[in-house]
Formats: sequence, structure tokens, C-alpha cells
Amino acid sequence: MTLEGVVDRITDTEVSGWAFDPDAPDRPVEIRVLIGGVEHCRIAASDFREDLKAAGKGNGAHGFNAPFEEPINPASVSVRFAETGNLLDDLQPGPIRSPDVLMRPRAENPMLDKILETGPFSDTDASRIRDFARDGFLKFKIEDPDFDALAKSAVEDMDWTQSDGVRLQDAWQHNDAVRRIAALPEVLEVLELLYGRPPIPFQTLNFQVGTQQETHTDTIHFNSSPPRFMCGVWVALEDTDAGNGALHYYPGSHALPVYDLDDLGIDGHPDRINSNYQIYLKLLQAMIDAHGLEKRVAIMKRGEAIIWAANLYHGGEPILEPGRSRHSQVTHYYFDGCSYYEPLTSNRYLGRLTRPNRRDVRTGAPIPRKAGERIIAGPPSAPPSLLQRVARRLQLS
Ligand SMILES: O=C(O)CCC(=O)C(=O)O
Repeated sequence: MTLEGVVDRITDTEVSGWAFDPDAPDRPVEIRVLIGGVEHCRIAASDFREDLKAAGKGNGAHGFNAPFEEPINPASVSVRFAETGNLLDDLQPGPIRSPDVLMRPRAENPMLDKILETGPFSDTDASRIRDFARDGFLKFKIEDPDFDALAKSAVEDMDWTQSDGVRLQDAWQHNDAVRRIAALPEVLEVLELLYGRPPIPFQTLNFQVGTQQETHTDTIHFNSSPPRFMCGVWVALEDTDAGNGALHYYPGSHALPVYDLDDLGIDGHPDRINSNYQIYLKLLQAMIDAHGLEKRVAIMKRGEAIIWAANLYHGGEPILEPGRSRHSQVTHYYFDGCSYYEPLTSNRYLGRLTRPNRRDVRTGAPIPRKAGERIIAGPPSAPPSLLQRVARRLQLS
């Protein structure tokens, strides 16, 4: 008897996967879950999963999920076929697990073709993922019926005296419309589609006017482990065009390597944020020249949005008609199952990482640092000094 099966996920509270008998494709296979070698439960793998059906596993009703009453050490869990005693993990990983095992955003996974082949994606979703994979950005229209009212409130009910003249950071803390724009369900859904993990909004920036920022990436400000699990969503709260300082970006640049300061032979440090940042920006210009990258300017209508990948080269065009407003909101997102650091004040090589203590914009709760399913314990970074805070304000992230 050759049974197939894979443990997809073990956490401290549950284990899940699938088991299948190719000789009896619709028969539920019984499995045993052991903790520290002692049987915890026996269950039939009979939960329906669309991905199993799509992968030709009989009627698709071969998934299992076993919860634990109390948190346990995931390393102590094993799962065996009840009939043969073999471990599920001993077997060749099935077509479902293998492409997903590499922790990369879905659209930036080098095994994307395989993932799209095996996953249950509609044609529209698959083409959105492919577009984002190729370009590093995705433009879409926000359909939420409340958007107009939210956009109005995010502009008019704002205490702009708190801004630096261009932008107001983390206005979600006192403006509910800003918080709701950051948490629009349709935005969260498309992010989860592109990244394969639940997104976590952690920072908002509201702009009154064009930022005229030099071309940069977000990875230099907010890097993640595993890499690339961060993105920005830029939402037009009014029309933008060549006159009021439109956003620009370089399609495809996200696929270039992610560079950190140690790639430049320099040390990330709170005292050198701005000088190091300037060196990094020069590298990006050199990369643009070397690869012949072409700039595109985003002419956006109110209510349109752009998602950009963490490593997409982007910035703000010069304002050609001074005095015009250009209201827009950028929300930065992390993704579940990662940990984060800020390269401009860190040194990876020396193991000195500035780990941000950020909060989930939806709830105000701290965002846990994770490696996969495990929450990483450890001291939070010290709060930034006055010098760091001033330097961060000056640097145009
Ligand atoms: O809105 C713009 O002009 C640029 C925004 C930007 O580059 C950013 O927020 O990282």
C-alpha cells in the first residue's frame, strides 16, 4: 500500500495537512498525531480542500486539522499513517506543498508558475498575480461605496498644522477615515492574494502636496526576514497629473536584488542615516543606468490605488504647477509570519538590528515578530533617540 501525505503546517496550537490513498481516491485515510511519541489523537483525513481536488487527489476530501488543547512545542509533533505506521513527512512532498515551502511573497516566488498551476486561482486572480510579479506594482480602482466620504474626511478633518508641510505621518491614530482607508477589505484581499499571507497595515503617510522624493525603495527603510514581505499602497485622494507632482516608478525594478548597506561597505548607524541614504540613492541611479530602466509617471484619478513591492524603485516627480495640492495616502504593510528591521540604523553583519516596535493600524496592537508560525521572543529595540527621530523626519521615506 503506497499512501501519500504531507504535514503542511505545525504550530503550537494545531497541526494540519493531507493524506491520500491513490488506490482508493475517495477513501478517507486515517492518521495518528503524536506529541513526544505519545498518541494525541487518531482522525480520518476527510476535510474537503479545493487545492487537493485541483491537484487530482480524488474528491479532494483528504485534509486534516488537529488542534491541541494547550500550546505545545511544534518540534515534538509527528504524524503517521494509522495503517502503515509511516511518517507523513517521510514521503515525497506532494504537489501542494513543494512550491510554497520557500518563504517568499507569492508573486515574487521563483516557483510562481508551479504555484499558479497547483493553486485554486481564478483567471482574474492569476493574471493580477502575474502582472504584479512582472511589474512590481498593480494599479486598481477602489470600489468601496464609502470611499468618497473617507477621502473627504482624510483631507478635511485633518490637523495639517501637525504636518511638515508635505506629509503627516500616522494620522490613523486620530483620524478614523485614514485608518479605514488603510484597512479597506478590498485592499487587504488583493494584498493577501499577491503575498499569500495576511497583510498588517503598520504606518500611514498623508500627503497634501507632491513629495518630489528622489527615486528610492522601501526595502532600505523597512526590510524583512524572510525578505520582500513589505509593501506600500498609494491611494489618490484627488486627481494627480504632471502638474501637481505625480508619483513615478520603474516597472520591473523590484526584481533586482535587495541591497542593504553592508552591500555598499557602509555601516547602518543612527548618526549617519542621511549620508548613508544618499549613498544608497546613488546606487539606485547607477542601477537604473546600468539596466536601462524606464521611468513611468502615474497619472491617477481620485479613488485609484497602486500597490508597490518593497523593492520597486519609486519616487515623486517635480511639481510643475506650484501651489496645487496633491492629496494622497500611502499605507505601509507588513505580512504575517515575519520579523522586521530597519537597515539604515542596523548592521546585519555585526548582528546589530534595529527592530521597529510598530502597531497594527487596525487595532493599535503591537505587531509580533515571527519566524513562520513561531513568535520570536526577545527584547524590543530601545525607543529612538531625539537625534534619530529628527534624522528620520528629515529622511524622506
Ligand atoms: O507620493 C509620492 O510622491 C512618493 C511617495 C513615496 O515615494 C513613498 O511614500 O515612499
